[in-house]
Amino acid sequence: MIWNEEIETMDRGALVALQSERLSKLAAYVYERVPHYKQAFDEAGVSPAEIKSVDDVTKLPFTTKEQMRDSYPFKMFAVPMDQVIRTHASSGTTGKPTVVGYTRNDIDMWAECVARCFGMSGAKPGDIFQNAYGYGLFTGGLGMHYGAELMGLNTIPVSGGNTARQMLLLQDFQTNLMACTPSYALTLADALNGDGVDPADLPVRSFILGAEPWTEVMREEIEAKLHAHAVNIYGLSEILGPGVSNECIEAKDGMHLMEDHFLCEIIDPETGEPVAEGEVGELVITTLTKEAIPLIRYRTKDLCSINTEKCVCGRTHARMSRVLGRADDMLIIRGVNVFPSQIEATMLGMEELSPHYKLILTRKDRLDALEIQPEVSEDFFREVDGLDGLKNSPKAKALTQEITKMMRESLLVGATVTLIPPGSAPRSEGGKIKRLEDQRS
Ligand code: DLL
Repeated sequence: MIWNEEIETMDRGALVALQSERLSKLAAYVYERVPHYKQAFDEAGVSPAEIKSVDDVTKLPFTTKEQMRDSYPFKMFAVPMDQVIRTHASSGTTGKPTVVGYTRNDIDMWAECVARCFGMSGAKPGDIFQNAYGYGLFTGGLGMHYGAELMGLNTIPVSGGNTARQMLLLQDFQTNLMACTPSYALTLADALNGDGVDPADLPVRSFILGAEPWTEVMREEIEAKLHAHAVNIYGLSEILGPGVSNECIEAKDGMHLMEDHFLCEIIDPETGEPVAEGEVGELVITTLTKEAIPLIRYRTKDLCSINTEKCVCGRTHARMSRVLGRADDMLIIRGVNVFPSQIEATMLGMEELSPHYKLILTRKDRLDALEIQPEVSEDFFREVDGLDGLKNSPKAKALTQEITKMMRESLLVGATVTLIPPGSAPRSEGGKIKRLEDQRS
């Protein structure tokens, strides 16, 4: 179903006019209320009065995560604290977390965006929704929750992890929709299989998967193993949390951006200049309607492309491609830029391998070196007679050589490949998966 027909199928001309009107108001709003923006606009030599249409957005300065961190905890807030009814924060693995507050209108807008995502994912009021994103400072759990309740889904707030309980609820509550990370969907598929449960017997229609990068091949694998649609949902805490964009099940070809609330640009991450439509670059988002922490041209560091063609589902809002990598995730191996997603795309779907792997980054003689550790399938492990065979058999050696060659061709750089036994690569225990081990320091 299309949750908000009027907005989601709006003529693009009218949509752009709405964005222009909102952008113009926003420029004045942040200039008056947030000292950071007053200073940044003044330094860029731009006055809010000059911002009349979306074409003027490039006159505005970018906002970065570092600037948000410098404003810790509340300096970027544009409203008095008594109007803030919720505060989330990013995990802050390095330094202080990034804090994001929401007014009541912000929470309502977020729920509206997520309800649209549910519509795109094939949900309908009355469905049973198992929410396996973490509840807490992380935006995944509560973000999905409010959107689900708005649509009228029976929402099960199970939160992340605890696979035995997830399986029990899937079976006993007859869940229709489930949300979790894509890596956790694979963990769940393996656990169901291990327990002798056939997912084809479960009434789950869609898995709504996001919060981390994944690939088309991984979708095929998840859909085949779980007998349901696997749709992509995107978002980030600085902007909203889940619900910035979502795929429709009709096309599964890019995620519809909620363009009435977010003005999206793709720029060259090096120069900051816009790239042509369809080209890959860094996604930059301006929040058009947020009250507590509106952001002007926020640099997401997520690399993707945008397509404004009308979709077969009838929605007119532009679609962003999968996130192909993050500007800061990029590994530089002997001067060559390598994204973990490229490595994954190269290996996934090989029948000798499981979908799990580990990457190890080391430094030898002041040069960064990459070791790729693909996990072999149970069948392959049996065929080579276990651990010894994985190291020494001609079959394993041939596979190692084949993967090394494929990597060299696709990454344009040499990497060491070491096959590892089934079950030894990291698995998602509910949250985002960490596959890279950086041993350089
Ligand atoms: O991960 C919000 C979210 C929760 C999105 C649940 C979807 C579902 P953060 O923890 O701030 O917020 O992480 C945001 O995760 O900049 C991307 O790099 C990555 N990311 C999120 N969704 C996707 C996706 C949440 N579908 C960061 N594909 C973003 C690839 C994604 N990467």
